[in-house]
Amino acid sequence: MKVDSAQFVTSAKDLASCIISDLPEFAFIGRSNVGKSSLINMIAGKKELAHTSSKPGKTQLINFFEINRAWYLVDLPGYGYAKVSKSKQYDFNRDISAYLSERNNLKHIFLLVDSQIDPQGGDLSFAQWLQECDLSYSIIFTKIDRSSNSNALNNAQCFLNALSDWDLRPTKSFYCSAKTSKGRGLLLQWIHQQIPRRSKKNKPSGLNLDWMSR
Ligand SMILES: Nc1nc2c(ncn2[C@@H]2O[C@H](COP(=O)(O)OP(=O)(O)OP(=O)(O)O)[C@@H](O)[C@H]2O)c(=O)[nH]1
Ligand SMILES: [Mg+2]
Repeated sequence: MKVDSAQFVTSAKDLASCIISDLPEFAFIGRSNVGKSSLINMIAGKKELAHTSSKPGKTQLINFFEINRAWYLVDLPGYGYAKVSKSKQYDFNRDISAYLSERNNLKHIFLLVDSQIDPQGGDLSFAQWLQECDLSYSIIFTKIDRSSNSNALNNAQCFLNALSDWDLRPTKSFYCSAKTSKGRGLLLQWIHQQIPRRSKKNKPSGLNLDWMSR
């Protein structure tokens, strides 16, 4: 799939303030700093579409980016940032879990996992919660440019093994780098397959003016 247009549409604090739309949405969740916003820019092919930062906690709202006027990429705040206050953590849990579990047009959730580090309990618990809610999710291993190929693959395999030990079964797993754009083609192709084709049934046919001469 080619990305012909990508634009920021709006931000929302919680589910109730999300845009009203029936276009399919694909949401990106994961620990703060794992690379969610960078990955969205990489997929969209626009470097500064979503705001990124080397400091964790940059994305604070639910951000909607419209792609090809046909579907949305949704950037979410990250979890697990130690400096966040308890009350903010509570708000995050309530607002983001409501968006993920109750948004009608949310097609699929990508849970991002840093390929540079060993499996983290928080990521496994998050996957467990997604599965308990019966939500459709995949894993994206990020920053694969940073470690040697074998190290990234090792960490990814450890994480996949841990998922399977916990009896968790994501739909797919992807390996990506926002820096080199590695993995972009496969990810876009897979997303494309999940988007329902627009029906041509209602396409207006040529205007028939025969009745005028009757
Ligand atoms: N080398 C490399 N750096 C990356 C990659 N993806 C993200 N980064 C860097 O990691 C840092 C965090 O990236 P963000 O995209 O802001 O991470 P985030 O998950 O959106 O973070 P929050 O919004 O704080 O939750 C930035 O310094 C990025 O430049 C990648 O694939 N490769
Ligand atoms: Mg972000």
